[in-house]
Amino acid sequence: MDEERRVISDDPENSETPLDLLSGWVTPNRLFFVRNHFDVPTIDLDAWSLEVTGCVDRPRSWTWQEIDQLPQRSVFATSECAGNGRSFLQPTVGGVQWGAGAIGHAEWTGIPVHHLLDACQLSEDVCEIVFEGADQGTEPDHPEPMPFARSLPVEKALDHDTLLVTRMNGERLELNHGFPLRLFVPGWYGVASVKWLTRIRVIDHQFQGYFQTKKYTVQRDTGRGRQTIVVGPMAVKSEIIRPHAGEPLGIGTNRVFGVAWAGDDLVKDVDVSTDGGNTWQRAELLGIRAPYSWCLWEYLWSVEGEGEYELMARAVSEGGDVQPIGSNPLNGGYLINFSRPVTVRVESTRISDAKPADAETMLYDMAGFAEENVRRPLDVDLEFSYGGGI
Ligand SMILES: Nc1nc2c(c(=O)[nH]1)N[C@H]1C(S)=C(S)[C@@H](COP(=O)(O)O)O[C@H]1N2
Ligand SMILES: [Mo]
Repeated sequence: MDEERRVISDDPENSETPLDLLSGWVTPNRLFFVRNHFDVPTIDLDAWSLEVTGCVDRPRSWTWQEIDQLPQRSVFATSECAGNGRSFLQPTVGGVQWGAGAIGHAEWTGIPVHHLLDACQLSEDVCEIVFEGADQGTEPDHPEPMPFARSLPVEKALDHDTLLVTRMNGERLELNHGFPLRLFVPGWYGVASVKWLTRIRVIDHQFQGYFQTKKYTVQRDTGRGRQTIVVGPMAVKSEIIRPHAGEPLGIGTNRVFGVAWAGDDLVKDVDVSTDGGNTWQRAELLGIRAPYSWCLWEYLWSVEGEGEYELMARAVSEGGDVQPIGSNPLNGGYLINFSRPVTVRVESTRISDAKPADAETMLYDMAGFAEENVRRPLDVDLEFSYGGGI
């Protein structure tokens, strides 16, 4: 089995999580998707610093030693690239042609951003907080070099769960995932979580950076006409992990297994269709259901007749958001959360006899993950969030 990320484009690396190899709740770091716009920066920890500037009473900077000594906490959360699934769009849209795997779920450990911002004392007129990475580059429509930068509204930046992350699944961040320090914004598309963070700028206006005006935006019709909206919170979505497209199945009971997520909301239900969306049956949610995190689900499908079948899954959030059936052209190449049919073949020469909730295997997977974490003890002062601590 080739347990590796699936490279979509090289130099810089853009690679997917191999979803079909997953069976547990947490995505191992070595399999966790990578989205890089520019070359990975060179990091010298001795020369490294994080500075907070702009509309603050006490601007200051921190060395790596100072940052690494601050109290940290942990949040489990799913991170999905806003362009995940782009290759499934018809007609095609330019950009990295992601399949379904620009997503993963991990335990993120770090310092709440508000600890640093509190120390610097925000001025009264603050509007947004800009986060800047150490990576730089150009885009075809932006020939001058620019750092990768994104802003957050003040409330989201100050949220207890918005972290300056030093560890992912208990391990030091990989260089590809933003070593030594990255922002992590639970419940939001991955683009918000700036890697290789070295500068935080507090501003009194709305940030007009490239990655939230020229890219990572969607259109919305409002009372004031069509507006451009910055991509932020993740939309409700589900993904069928097994069976995969084209997989031969048997007469009898087949296991349909997948994941579903709903940003910072909980997944309420997942429904599965085996007839291309004409009829729907309720799937079973498995294991942990927590805000920010994907949940696992399965549906045991009894089938008597051979032939081709179109499987679909559709998630609903506690707040009542329903995963759409068709793509939304106003979303361009982002927020691709429509239910996508997976065509499978049931063969009369095969017999299937799947059993419900592989709970033991799942628990075994989680025990394995916990054990790996124990082998690499956390040397930080941890405080678990609601839904965490598993
Ligand atoms: N500095 C920097 N931060 C970045 C990016 C980047 O190219 N440079 N890509 C963003 C995007 S679009 C995504 S989806 C996530 C991907 O994080 P990962 O590579 O750790 O999975 O990082 C975000 N943060
Ligand atoms: Mo992304």
